[in-house]
Amino acid sequence: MDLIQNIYREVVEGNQKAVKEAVQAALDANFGADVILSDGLIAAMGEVGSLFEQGEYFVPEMLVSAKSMQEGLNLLRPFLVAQGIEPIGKVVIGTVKGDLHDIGKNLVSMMLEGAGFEVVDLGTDTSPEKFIDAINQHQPQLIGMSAMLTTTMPNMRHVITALESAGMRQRVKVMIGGAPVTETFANQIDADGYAPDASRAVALAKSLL
Ligand code: B1M
Repeated sequence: MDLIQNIYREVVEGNQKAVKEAVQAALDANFGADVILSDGLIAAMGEVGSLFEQGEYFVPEMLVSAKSMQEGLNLLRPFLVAQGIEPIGKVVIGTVKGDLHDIGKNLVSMMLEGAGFEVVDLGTDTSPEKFIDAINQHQPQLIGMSAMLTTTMPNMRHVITALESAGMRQRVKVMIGGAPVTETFANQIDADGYAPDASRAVALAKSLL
């Protein structure tokens, strides 16, 4: 378990190179990618959030921790994403307008790819217009929206309104997630589903198809 604690500590401290080495060491010691992810990388970002809330960390510290986590995630990618399978559906995904958080959204994308979905990732700060253009271009069965700020959550509703105005609401199912998002909120904005984490996002996406 020391190897996982190393990963946790290096992410909290924002040591990118050390995180890469620690994740590789855990993989070499046959720890599962799921354990490295949940007990190492994700748990560490929770700690970073707490330190930010307590005023011990500021945005630059959060940023270097996020970059470190991303380095670790890159190493786990091949274990989370299966190769060479026929897509079971197409998802257009993005973090909503005004929101720059992308780690959770990237993780959901990776897990969806791993489950056989083709994923079109629009990145962060995605406007309703960009979602509409991407739906027209890629014809997905599903769209996924991520929001990490209470101030950007309402932008999910704006995307759904834009879909309705464009007469496209019946063409796609809408799934949402992100730390402040809840099932109740999903119902309030007429989304088709909410998932609290990446693995349940995969189950939800399959059930919505
Ligand atoms: Co920000 N930030 N941040 N931040 N940041 C939070 C979210 C915050 C909770 C920290 C805190 O106060 N404790 C707080 C939000 C408070 C609120 O709104 N109530 C906050 C704040 C305030 C801010 C700024 C406003 C700070 C400032 O500038 N003063 C600013 C906003 C910038 C902006 O977006 N416009 C800001 C900036 C940043 C950084 C850029 C420095 C960096 C992001 C870097 C990046 O993403 N590339 C950052 C980080 C790293 C965090 C914390 C520490 C970690 C987020 C994270 O990556 N978690 C975060 C604190 C926390 O969450 N505890 C915090 C790990 C990730 C795997 O989890 O994203 O929750 P998560 O994803 C999960 C689930 O939510 C779910 O599955 C994922 C995997 O299991 N999920 C989905 C996510 N999307 C989904 C979509 C789905 C389904 C499930 O379907 C489509």
